[in-house]
Amino acid sequence: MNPPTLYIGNKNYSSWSMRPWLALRMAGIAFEEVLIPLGGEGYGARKIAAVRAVSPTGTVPALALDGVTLWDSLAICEWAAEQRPEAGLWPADATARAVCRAVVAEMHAGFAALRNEASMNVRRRTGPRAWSPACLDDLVRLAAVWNDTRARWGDERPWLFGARTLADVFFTPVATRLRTYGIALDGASMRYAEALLAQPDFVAWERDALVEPWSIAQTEAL
Ligand SMILES: N[C@@H](CCC(=O)N[C@@H](CS)C(=O)NCC(=O)O)C(=O)O
Repeated sequence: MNPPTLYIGNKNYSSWSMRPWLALRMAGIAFEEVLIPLGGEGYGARKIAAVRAVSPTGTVPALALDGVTLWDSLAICEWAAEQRPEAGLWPADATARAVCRAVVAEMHAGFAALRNEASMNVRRRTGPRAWSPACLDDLVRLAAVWNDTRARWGDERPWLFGARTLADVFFTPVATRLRTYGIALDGASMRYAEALLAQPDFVAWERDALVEPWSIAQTEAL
């Protein structure tokens, strides 16, 4: 089998792309990486040409396997977990694994206000805003998920379920949003966010994000 190709968006802006990129590295699966710049002038036409050519939904990430494309971040992460069960992308304990799946599903489908109002922008540092009540609710829920899982399954390591899992991968983009907008949560949550941002695979992603030439004006203006 040829190594799969992971199509991603700008590393500075594409939170959905970051997750399978981290998961594939965590699984130790070799992959080719193709970055399609999102946004900017003339993007509408390019999207159709470049993103639609590799992804049926016109969104990234997409993973091209031999003759099959996976067009969703969670599906790609599940594929990686199944390819390399020994990498422990999900917790070994069945109950912890079920809760971890619920946590990942919640991040994949939820936190809409936080995602909309605090757009991911890895290299940016700015101040907090007048967050909407829905966004403040999301932040309260975020800290609760982090603290509750760590209280039940955590250990001396910084992660939510002891060993690092897909839950930690899924929350890494959120940690960048806290940093970008100067959002403070309780001390334990902030230490967890710092651990996510110090994880070497994220640091490698960030290094690339910092030197990307693209700037999406509408995101930068938020
Ligand atoms: N549910 C999808 C969401 C993917 C998604 O929305 N990707 C964004 C980039 S982060 C995208 O491709 N947007 C296309 C656009 O903005 O034109 C997944 O989990 O992979």
